[in-house]
Amino acid sequence: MVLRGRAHDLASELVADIAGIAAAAPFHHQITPGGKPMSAAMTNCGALGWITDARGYRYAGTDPQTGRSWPPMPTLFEGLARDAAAEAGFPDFRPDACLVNRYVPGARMSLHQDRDEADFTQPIVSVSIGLPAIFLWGGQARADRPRRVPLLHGDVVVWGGPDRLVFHGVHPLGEGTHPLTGAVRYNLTFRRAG
Ligand code: MD6
Ligand code: FE
Repeated sequence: MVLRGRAHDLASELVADIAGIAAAAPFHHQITPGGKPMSAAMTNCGALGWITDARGYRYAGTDPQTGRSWPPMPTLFEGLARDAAAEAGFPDFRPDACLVNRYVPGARMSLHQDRDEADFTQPIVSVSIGLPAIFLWGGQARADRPRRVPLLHGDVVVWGGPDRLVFHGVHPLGEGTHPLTGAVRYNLTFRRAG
């Protein structure tokens, strides 16, 4: 379910919170198990954070870059994620992890499933801020041809239930500047990881 513009009025506060998170846990281009740096830079907040390295994909309670716990999830983030999930039919969502992705023009994310979480009955809530992206919404098999869904500043997506494991990705970001973020798209994804 796409909740168009649901985070629009919170966006400047969200960006300020992202800056606070990045001051404690800097954005970093993580390395995939295949040995390549990801084109989106990432950080996390909350009890758990999503990481990747030569050993694989997983959640961890500490930031490998700093050796410290991830910064706490801001109240504003958690409230937004819980309210959006409830509106989409998931009243019990209590996220313990928020992955923050930062894209610049040309950055992308190849088709993947989100399957590193403990409980697939829990949904994922995704918040887009800044430059627009074309989200690739695929099917249950990697080979299914994805639909192209524009995700704009302030859009919130909730997905779960039978769609929880669909393949998805982000088309290479186009050039542009956004009044709030400059030449950047942020995406927050909230999960119940543990
Ligand atoms: C992005 N999002 O929008 C990447 N995954 O930048 C994801 O990979 C994603 O938006 C699971 C659920 C929602 C998402
Ligand atoms: Fe994903």
